[in-house]
Amino acid sequence: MENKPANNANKATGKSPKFNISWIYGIIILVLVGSYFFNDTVPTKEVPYSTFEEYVKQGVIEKINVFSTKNSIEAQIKKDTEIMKKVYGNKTDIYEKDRMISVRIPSVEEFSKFINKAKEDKLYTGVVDYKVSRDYIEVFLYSILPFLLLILFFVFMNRRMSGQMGGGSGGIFSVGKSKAQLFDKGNTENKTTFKDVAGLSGAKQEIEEIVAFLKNPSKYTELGGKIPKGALLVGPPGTGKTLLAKAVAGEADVPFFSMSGSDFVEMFVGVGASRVRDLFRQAKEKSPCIIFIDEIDAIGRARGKNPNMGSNDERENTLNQLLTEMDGFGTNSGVIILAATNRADILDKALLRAGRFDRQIHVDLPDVHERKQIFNVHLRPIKINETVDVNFLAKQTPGFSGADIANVCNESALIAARKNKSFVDKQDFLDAVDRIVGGLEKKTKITTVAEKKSIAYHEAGHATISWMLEHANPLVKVTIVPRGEALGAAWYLPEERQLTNRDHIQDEMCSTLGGRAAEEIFLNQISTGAINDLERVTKRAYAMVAYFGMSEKLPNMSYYDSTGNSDYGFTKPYSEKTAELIDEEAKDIVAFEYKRAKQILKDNAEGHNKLAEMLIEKEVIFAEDLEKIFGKRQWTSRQDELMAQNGGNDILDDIPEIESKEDTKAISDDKQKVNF
Ligand code: NHX
Ligand code: ZN
Repeated sequence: MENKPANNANKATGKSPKFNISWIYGIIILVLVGSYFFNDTVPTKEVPYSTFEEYVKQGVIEKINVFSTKNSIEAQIKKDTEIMKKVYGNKTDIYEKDRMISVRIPSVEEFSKFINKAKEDKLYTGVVDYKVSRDYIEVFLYSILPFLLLILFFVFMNRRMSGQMGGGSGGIFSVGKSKAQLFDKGNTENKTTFKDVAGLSGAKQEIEEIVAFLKNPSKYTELGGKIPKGALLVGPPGTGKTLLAKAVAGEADVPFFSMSGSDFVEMFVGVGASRVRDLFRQAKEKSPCIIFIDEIDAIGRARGKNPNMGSNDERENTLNQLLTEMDGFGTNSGVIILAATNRADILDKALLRAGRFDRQIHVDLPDVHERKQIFNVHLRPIKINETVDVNFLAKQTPGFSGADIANVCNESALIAARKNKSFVDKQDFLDAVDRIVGGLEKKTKITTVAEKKSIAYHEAGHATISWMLEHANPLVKVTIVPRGEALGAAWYLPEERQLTNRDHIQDEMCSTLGGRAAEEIFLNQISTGAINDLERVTKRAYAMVAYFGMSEKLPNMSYYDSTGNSDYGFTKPYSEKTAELIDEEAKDIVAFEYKRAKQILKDNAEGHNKLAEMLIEKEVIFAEDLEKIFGKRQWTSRQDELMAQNGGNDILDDIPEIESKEDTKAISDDKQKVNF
């Protein structure tokens, strides 16, 4: 499960612009602003019109520039010390160089009349220059600049938005364009192939078939078969759905469009549908090709039944467009759509029917064999010594996804580096697993002696009961070292069962309640700390009654809705009376288990207390220590049983090649790894 960044990814829509138009705007603005400042450095003296008329009559003026748009003129005084003194007074030295005055005129016509008369009368002999508008700056300021600023603002916004969306093209001028990334064939380096995908053998086989379709369609079409339209990858987070899709891209040798379901969503109405159209238009141009939509539940959620309530028009339009593109009147031969989700049950049924996502490929959490393979992939870059055993690691990590395993390997290397080791050893891996399951160790948390005792008795309660019950998970260790949110924990290695029996649930509930029970019996005081235990027990009890049909008063009834499209809306699919019955039954189950837990603790009070004292002293104790107190556990673990079946061989010794995996759709509750 490697996540190789694809270098050959380039935006499908347009090449990134090498020359940016906003440069032009910037340069224009700079030039104009600059010229404005440079032009304005000529010092002029403002003079009233009447004074100006006087000056003309006195023959002081040499040259006149008329600015008709501004209703003003500029006039130059004759170069004569006397005159200048008269006009500028004691500020002559400032104006001496240009000898300008500026005058507001009543109107251009009036001024013309006056100056023509002055010319006739030979009072004025200089030039009169009518400038249409020397003051283009002013024109610019009032008429063009606002537009320019607006454009600049848009350009700026555009760039910022496209920056947020991952650079390159985009922005508000291309909202309707699809944002799919295109991985084209050709670029061979940094490719993910099926070899990089460890485990997932069943899913891999199915998806390899799709690649085969694309590589050699005639093989299938000659027999009259149709190429599938799409496949849905379903599985919990971190199991490698995206990796599988990347491997398809690497293997198929056809263009591969990749995008996330949320990429369709934008704040503008109608954008989603338009993006879907655009995506398919591009894909058809490049056909045969593959479209991959990650997290498709963002758009594919079931459409609301009630148009007034809880419906999301924009999302539904997007979905409708996707539905028609996938199997409408238009042909899109050669375009295969892959999509990934971890919630296939909430998807719209129309999306799952034949002709659209007609195959569902289930990507489950890896089993022990697959974990071994995944570990082998991720251990490649890590320097390990001989204490590290892949089989052991695979067994120690039930319920882990591929991403979790990658995390364990990385974390172990960091832990070893922190300890200045030159190799990563077994203990580092165990610490990494603990770290990932339980959170950071908090050795510095301050606890009083009384608190410590309370924690130890609580944890010892869990440990004692799980040791005494046949179907409880086998214990690994008990600690009172705070970690994450918890002050202490009993760690189990959950059995990877295919089926969970009532006994299993009951025994697990009983041992989970053991903490609270021990507090009550041995300390005569119950604490809030059991909140997490109680939460899980309560949920389990309700699941037993309402989902698994395991209670006496509501036998064989399940109100679980796997179709997800119930018409009940927010109401429950059962009557108030049944609701009361469920509550009652759940309460009874918990009460029964709690009583059982207390009884077991009373029967084993001596051992429990010894265990608790030992915990206070040592802080961490392992299964071997429990063996010393209680004697060997009577029951073999599932692991041992499988080993016995296998003729004394470890199940991991020879890995059977898994042909195909059934789509098990078990309602697995939260895979419990630690009993906090
Ligand atoms: C508190 N924590 O909140 C303190 C710091 C009964 C000895 N005041 O049952 O640590 O009380 O068997 C996930 C996992 C809350 C979420 C554990 C949220 C624990 C854990 C409360 C031991 N071990 N309780 C346990 C515990 C607490 C808590 C959690 C969570 C205690 C108990 C937490
Ligand atoms: Zn507990």
